[in-house]
Amino acid sequence: MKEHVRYKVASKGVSVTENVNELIEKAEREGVKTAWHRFMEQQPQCGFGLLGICCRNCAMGPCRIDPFGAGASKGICGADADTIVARNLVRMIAAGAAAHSDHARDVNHVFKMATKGETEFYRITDREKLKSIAQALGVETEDKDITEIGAQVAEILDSEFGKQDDEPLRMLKALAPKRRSEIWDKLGVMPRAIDREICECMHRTTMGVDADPVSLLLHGVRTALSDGWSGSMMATYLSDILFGTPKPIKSSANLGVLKEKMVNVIVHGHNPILSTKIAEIATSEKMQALAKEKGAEGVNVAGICCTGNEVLMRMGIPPAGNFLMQELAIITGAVEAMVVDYQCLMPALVDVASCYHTKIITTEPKARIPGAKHVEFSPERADEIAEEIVRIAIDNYPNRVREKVFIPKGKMDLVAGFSVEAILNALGGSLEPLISAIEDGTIKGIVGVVGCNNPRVIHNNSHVTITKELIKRDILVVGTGCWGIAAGMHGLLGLEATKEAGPGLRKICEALSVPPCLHMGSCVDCSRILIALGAISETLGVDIPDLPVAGSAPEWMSEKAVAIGTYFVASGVFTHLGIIPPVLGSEKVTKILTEEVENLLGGKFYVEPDPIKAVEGIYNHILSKRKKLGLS
Ligand code: SF4
Ligand code: MSK
Repeated sequence: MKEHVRYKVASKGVSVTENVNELIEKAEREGVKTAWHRFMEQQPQCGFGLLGICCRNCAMGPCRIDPFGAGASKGICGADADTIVARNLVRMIAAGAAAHSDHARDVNHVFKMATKGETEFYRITDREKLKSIAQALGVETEDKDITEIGAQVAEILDSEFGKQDDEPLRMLKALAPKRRSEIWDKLGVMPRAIDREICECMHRTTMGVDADPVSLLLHGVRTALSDGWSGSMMATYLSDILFGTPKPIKSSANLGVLKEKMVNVIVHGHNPILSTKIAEIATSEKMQALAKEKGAEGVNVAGICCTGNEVLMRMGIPPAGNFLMQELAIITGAVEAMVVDYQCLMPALVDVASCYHTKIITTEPKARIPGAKHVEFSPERADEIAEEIVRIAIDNYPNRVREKVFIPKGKMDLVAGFSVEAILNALGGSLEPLISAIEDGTIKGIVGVVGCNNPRVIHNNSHVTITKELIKRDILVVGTGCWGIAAGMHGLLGLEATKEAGPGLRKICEALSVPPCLHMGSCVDCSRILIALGAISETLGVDIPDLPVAGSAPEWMSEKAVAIGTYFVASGVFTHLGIIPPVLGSEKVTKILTEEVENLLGGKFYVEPDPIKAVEGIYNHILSKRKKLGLS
């Protein structure tokens, strides 16, 4: 569907990533709109929405609060700005936690099938990881068959979602540092069951229930904790158990990973259950031969967003781009199929694909897009379905319009696959070398940079600027999600990047042969960062808020990022946000999130859109923590 592109953005330099601006120019020439164009069409965006002070939680509304004090100060029911802002934020946390945790539920479903022998397509790959989580959860492992251990673990994990008792979540109890658990317990924010906390968010925020912003926000914390220390954590553990715990692996990133003479299949979304199968089947001899019959040189698989990260981390499948590049991949004219599971999929993919020959293939019953071809995934027939999808892509190759093909050349080499286990391995099996490097100042601290892209800011600029500035200051950067792909496309995940690091960090990275920025995986793998923080704090004998560490989501956009940010803060981490969250309509909520919460939980939000100023804030925080620990 060719459209009239009213606002041209190509000349504005909307990205710092090579290739992006070139493809936007191509889109404008071919009458194709992207998220950047639709962003312009949305201007000016609603001020009430930006401030978080509109409510439509009942049919007496919608209500909105006048931020200047001249008009309504309360909704029809009497809810004020503080209540409305807090309720809206809690609903964002609930949605984010639901997305991560429902993903975990799906992985546990397949894991359970594997332990019962109900699927021949999935098996337990990392037995040691399964045994370690089993032991942590109190499952007897001695003299037991691995599938029996797995079945018991799966039962416990199932109960994490819907158990009705008031006991803490079992994953959290098993894995979170004791000091943290005591604080959560004292505050009354210890999560009991994932679905229960999400359900209670919806209950509390419906018309006429919880009007107290403090009580609402505390429940938001409880829900986010159920995501970080159980839902997301479960997705990470089970994906590692099924597909293998990531180890350092070489690959490359950017649209240049697409191949001109091959059938290009892109996997996009979040869940590795199908994307791993697509990658396996597509590279099989049978499919390569079939592609040759159609005149291609073979089949090439690339990733977008976190499904891309999942197959990058374990299989080295190269990412073609991050969130804002999903439409651009199609605009190359060289993608035969984009196979999506769920989360971060723009419905506009179908509009863009209609201008080219690309097939958008939805696979999940809970994530359908009008106009897309739906091939429903089922783990019982995983290989068959993966083959059906790859065949659709191959059959589509002859439909490619040669004159419309433009694959920008640029791509960068990278090393990904830094699970906590892989980091420990690089360190020789113990955290001690990292701890002593932090203690003697060779490394000043660690920052987890995570999250999405957002057309409010220049694409990838904040990711790249913040990362470069941090490593220059001898701060080790770890991260996940679309940050990982941004860092990869800008050469920051390659060994060459050590040259950009400060002298201390460079020395350590060269000695260990690792880059100064470690890609730890997809969004659910922020749980790996929690595990690493817990291990460092326990080795040092201090609580997480005392560590010289911070988090940053420079270009976030998803509700999942709100859940992640909140569980980072609740876990004691100073957390930078580069996009202003919709809370400024309430001074009280803003103050709680950016100041007062620190007294309760040890972490707080720090909001700074300017990446250079943000680094100053993060760096000063790290120096102040070092000083408190008595480190130079
Ligand atoms: Fe308005 Fe209250 Fe209804 Fe919200 S819940 S729409 S503030 S009346
Ligand atoms: S994919 S949640 S845009 S990181 Fe996980 Fe990227 Fe953010 Fe989606």
